[in-house]
Amino acid sequence: MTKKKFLLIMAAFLIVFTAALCVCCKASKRIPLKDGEWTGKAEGRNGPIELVLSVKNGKISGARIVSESETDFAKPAEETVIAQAVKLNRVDGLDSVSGATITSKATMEALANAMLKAQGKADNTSSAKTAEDVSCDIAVIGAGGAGLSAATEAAGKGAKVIVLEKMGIAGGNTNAATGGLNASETSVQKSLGIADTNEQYYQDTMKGGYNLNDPELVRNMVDTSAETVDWLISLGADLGDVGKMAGSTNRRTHRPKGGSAIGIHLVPVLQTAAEKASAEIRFNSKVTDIARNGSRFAVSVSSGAGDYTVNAKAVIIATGGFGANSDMVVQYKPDLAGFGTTNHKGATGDAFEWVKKFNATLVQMEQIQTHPTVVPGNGVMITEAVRGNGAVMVNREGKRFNNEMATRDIMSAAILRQTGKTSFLLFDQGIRESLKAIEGYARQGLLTQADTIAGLAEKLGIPAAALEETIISYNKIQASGNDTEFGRAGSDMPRAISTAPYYAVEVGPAVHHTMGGIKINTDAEVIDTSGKVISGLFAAGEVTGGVHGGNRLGGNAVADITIYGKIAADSALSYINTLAQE
Ligand code: MEZ
Repeated sequence: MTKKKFLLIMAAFLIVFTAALCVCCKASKRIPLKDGEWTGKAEGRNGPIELVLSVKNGKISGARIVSESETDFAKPAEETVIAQAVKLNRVDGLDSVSGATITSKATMEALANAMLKAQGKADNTSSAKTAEDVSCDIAVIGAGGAGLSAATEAAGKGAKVIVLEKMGIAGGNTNAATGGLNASETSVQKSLGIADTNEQYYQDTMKGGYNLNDPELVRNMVDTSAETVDWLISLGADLGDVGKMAGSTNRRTHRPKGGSAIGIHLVPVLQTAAEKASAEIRFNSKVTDIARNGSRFAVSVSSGAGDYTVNAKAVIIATGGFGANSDMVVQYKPDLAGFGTTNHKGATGDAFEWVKKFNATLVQMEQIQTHPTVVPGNGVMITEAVRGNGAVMVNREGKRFNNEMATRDIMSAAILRQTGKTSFLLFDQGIRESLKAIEGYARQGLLTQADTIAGLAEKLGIPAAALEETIISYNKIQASGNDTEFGRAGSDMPRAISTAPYYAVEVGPAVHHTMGGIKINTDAEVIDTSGKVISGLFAAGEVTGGVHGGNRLGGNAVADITIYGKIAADSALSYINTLAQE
């Protein structure tokens, strides 16, 4: 053997040995699990989910739900999450079931709490281990899409950030966001050959909102949308599929490739980025008040560990809207009495009370959006992208009754005029294959399926001949690109409904987005009733009002929360720099 050959073999041996050593180090770092049965609890969509995790020979051998009040549609998600935990022998990095995200995440959290006990640690019902007062540069209230965007940006630029989240999981309403994120003139659109302009996005948003939107906030959102898409991609987001939503002239709704739901993808990306940047996220930590304390803020927190104060130089309010607070919804819009909601249960509008003492202006609180395609009784929203990818809507007489791509307010009102005040969203296998988000609905058993249109009509209890005629006529309209009946644009009819099996879901309107809220300027600074900036106080996302006017376009919520979350962080950073120079 030559000396050179000998050295090469030794080098290869060293590499393999070091790699093996690293694997062993990693394995030995895993905290051993104690055999036994361990209980874990977390808040689901309708109440607590309690489970028992079984550990045998140091491995997860199973888990069983002992109590919960989730809907029959969401329950299968618990079993899907548990099956992954057993298969992978871990409780982190599991996939949520789309359409049942809150239930999935709560099951993961309950498993994680049980796992802590199996590791000999305390139950992690509160991230704050003690009720000691703490200080930071920026307190972000809310760990939904806006709060996580703000935390990622501010912590990434060196600020000490504490995020206070009253729920046990991150994400808020963003967990349920499905259709995507609107943005124009983006690198992704360019790579897909989609022609779009910021001006057209601006015009569409203003028109969709009946020009009640704050034009400066809209212009600013539109103009920074492309850079925000690049920022999210740089954090690890997949925004490679671009679809079209109601009211958008061009394809500009960015979502993961294959058309998967945006929220369950984006929330872990942002949470990981925020934590990597050293933002501290405290769960089960409910803010009860914000007060001024000299040039600082005192944020009062109630947690499992006790009550304490977070002293912060600046505060970003990112608490979301009030769509789950039916009293407040009805107070501002009485005709929504009795409506269901797509919102997670934490969307109760707590922040509006805190900001009263600062004389913050509240705008357009009565502007509350209903989403037209929500499964009655369980709040599962069927994404508008299903219509964007070609589905039609029919009534109990088996007939189309409106341009399916009309804006949400118009579509909701049209459904309420039909027999039974609900209708059926109908599509075929081709449309199902074009949009991965549909698989989540299938897994939850929401789809009625048949091999023929007549068979589907029979299962739905509607006249078969009428439904057949409707679909034959729609396919002709789709082929011609000219909807002489209801005026659906050619570009809004991308597919015929002609490939078996055929599917339908019964849907009706439910409260979806509270478009009014705290008034901010384009720097996300909170504005008081005399029109002045309240220094040090910022707000972003659904808690704010003005971006969406009288009707929000699908895809503009995720744009709003990420764009203004990031802007709020940059403005808070500039503000705390001015304090440093005092
Ligand atoms: O922005 C939304 O609310 C949206 C896109 C919802 C959906 O239908 O998916």
